[in-house]
Amino acid sequence: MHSTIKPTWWRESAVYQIYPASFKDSNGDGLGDLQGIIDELDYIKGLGIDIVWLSPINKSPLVDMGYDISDYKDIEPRYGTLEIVDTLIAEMKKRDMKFVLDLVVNHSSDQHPWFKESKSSKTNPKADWYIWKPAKYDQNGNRQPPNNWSSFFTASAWKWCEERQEYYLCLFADEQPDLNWENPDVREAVHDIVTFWLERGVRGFRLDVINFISKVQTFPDAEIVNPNSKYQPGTKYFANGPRLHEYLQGLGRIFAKYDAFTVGEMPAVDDVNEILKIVGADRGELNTIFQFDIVELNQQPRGRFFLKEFTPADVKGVINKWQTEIPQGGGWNAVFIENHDQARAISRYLSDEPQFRAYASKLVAVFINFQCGTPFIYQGQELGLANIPRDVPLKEYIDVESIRSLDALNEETNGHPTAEQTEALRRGLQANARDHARTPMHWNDSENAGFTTGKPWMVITQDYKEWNAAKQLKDPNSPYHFWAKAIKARKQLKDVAVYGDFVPVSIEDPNVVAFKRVGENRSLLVALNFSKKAVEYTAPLVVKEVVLNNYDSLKFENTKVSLEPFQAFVAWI
Ligand code: ISL
Repeated sequence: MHSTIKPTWWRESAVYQIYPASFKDSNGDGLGDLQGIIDELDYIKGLGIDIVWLSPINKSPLVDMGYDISDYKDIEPRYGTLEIVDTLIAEMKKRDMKFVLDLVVNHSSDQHPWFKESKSSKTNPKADWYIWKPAKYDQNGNRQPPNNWSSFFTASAWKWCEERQEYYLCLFADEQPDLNWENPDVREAVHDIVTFWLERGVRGFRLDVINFISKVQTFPDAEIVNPNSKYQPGTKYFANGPRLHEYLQGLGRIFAKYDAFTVGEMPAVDDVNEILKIVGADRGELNTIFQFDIVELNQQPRGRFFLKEFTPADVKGVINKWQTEIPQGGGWNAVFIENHDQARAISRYLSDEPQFRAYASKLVAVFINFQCGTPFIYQGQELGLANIPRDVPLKEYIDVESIRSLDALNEETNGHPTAEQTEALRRGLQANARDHARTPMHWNDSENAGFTTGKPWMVITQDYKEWNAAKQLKDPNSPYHFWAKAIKARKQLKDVAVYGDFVPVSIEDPNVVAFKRVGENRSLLVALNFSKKAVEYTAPLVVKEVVLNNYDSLKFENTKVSLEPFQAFVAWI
């Protein structure tokens, strides 16, 4: 391990992500809430969790389910109150767990008073708190956006504002205007928000698309990569932009004062050196980041609804790169494969067929907990929850990105998408829509999976009768107990499993992903069969003693190992 990597609480911790809308409803309104989370803290603690990250709970119109904040210092009433957050933090502390808040400051809601003021005139005190530009006009005198950047959710990233007679930048939904970080008052306001929450007992932040906060100020047109579309991804001009490090170091000084844990979400960057400038231990920026390669393996660069075939061999390429190069450069990884934006890993990359599903979920537990970095577990992942089944109609997909992807297709094709284009989008949604991870949690086999006594805000997958927490808590062989075992083993073996080096092991079978974790005095082998086929492989490593295995036994003889479908094990070598 790189000499700058010192033992630290957040390196050894396991993180659990909660999507508040879908975790647990305590008041029967059909939407999850903070009291529901308080009621289930023992369940989370039972898994061995140290840090709980909540997707946004601030006041919000919920256009993008809380990623559109209208008051950073208050709580969305549908979720609770500031007082309930205080109780939640106190209840977590009692259980030795730390609270991490989602900080969404690349953009706010268009209902935030800052934006309301900003749009009211070109001369108001907050006039340049957001990114405003005059219109362009084409040869026919038609009004056009200031450049060709596309939005992640719709067509153009610019929205016309009648009131101010200018366009504003919104990289996500129109209701999520981008804040202008060039303005020192905006930066100061964010520092103030961060301090407010740290003083209230928050122990860290997950920072939403934080690598987008600094934009190239000339706002040039993006290169054409999608010839069929009027609008093009402008990421080159705002992902890890010119002043990002300055801005992050400004925040970093506050984080350091409170010993806060920070994980930045950083899409659209795959250059290790760029990331090391952020997570390098001596940089004073962020502890770690979410890098997107692992969650983009079945999609084309154009976006999540454009599918590409997934191969297990690709997993090796991704983890071998990030797992070796980030620690070698003195940085730290966030290890994840699911979150509220990603379809369920077993459905996307493994199998959710009944005979494989539990094995696949347990394989993911080995994969997430035995790489080098801080592991992130997304609610329901520990139960082996799967995607929305295909027989559920698309009208149940209610995420803003899903809905607007249909609008965007219409806009790009002037209202005449071909049957093929429509069918491709349908398949894209069924495979990768964000809705899959957002269906309510399965607590038990009672009506609505024990999630709510009311009408659930979105579709509940009907496999809850079989796949639910109550059932798995009773069964020592369940995915839940296996995840708990994996989380515990990582900590017990921390000299190797947390702080050991990651060394790729090359196995000829393309379906077997294998690596070593090498500590000062001992080493582990981790091997995972990412396929439905039993495989046999030979590696110049003698398995001495199995530490963790998702099957009852492991067949091995000297250097020869047989793996069942989706078998994964950890062993001393
Ligand atoms: O297209 C993408 C990356 O190239 C997207 O994955 C995008 O960057 C990602 O969805 C950003 O996600 C975060 O910010 C969004 C919010 O809707 C997501 O839920 C959040 O995780 C806007 O706040």
